[in-house]
Amino acid sequence: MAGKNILVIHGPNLNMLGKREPGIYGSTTLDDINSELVKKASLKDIAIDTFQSNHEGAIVDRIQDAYKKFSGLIINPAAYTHTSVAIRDALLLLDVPIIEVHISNIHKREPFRHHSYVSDIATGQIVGLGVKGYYLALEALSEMLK
Ligand code: CA2
Repeated sequence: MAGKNILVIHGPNLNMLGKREPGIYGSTTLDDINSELVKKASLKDIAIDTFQSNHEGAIVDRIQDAYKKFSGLIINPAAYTHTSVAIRDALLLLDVPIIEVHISNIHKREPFRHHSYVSDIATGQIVGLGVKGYYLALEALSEMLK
């Protein structure tokens, strides 16, 4: 691992951002978020890799593959936040800072969204600030990695 690099993982259905339910998730697309992250990170000499999957096992594989290859992780596990012990266990293998991001405020929504399998093992959690949460997560990681 030469310079600093951050992996950004987006969970299921986030590929639909900006295309449906703009009332909850806004009109920004996932490509917009990823490009903005790359742009903002490059100003800080940080490289960004992005990954989105609708499949739990694929996300577990990507996390396992990230071991020792990244300086930090930003993850929005989407619906798997509330269900996936497998993603939690994979994240426990990493020894780098992890920021959990949710576009909506999961605590203001249905009770089944209030629990996260990730929050108690993440370094920090950002919820309810829209897509800006991803950029704030980058800011936070960049400070931590200095
Ligand atoms: O607020 C978030 O970021 C969530 O992680 C989004 C997940 C939801 O299951 C979590 O409880 C909170 C859902 C992502 C679905 O994204 C869509 C985007 C556009 C249209 C439809 C779904």
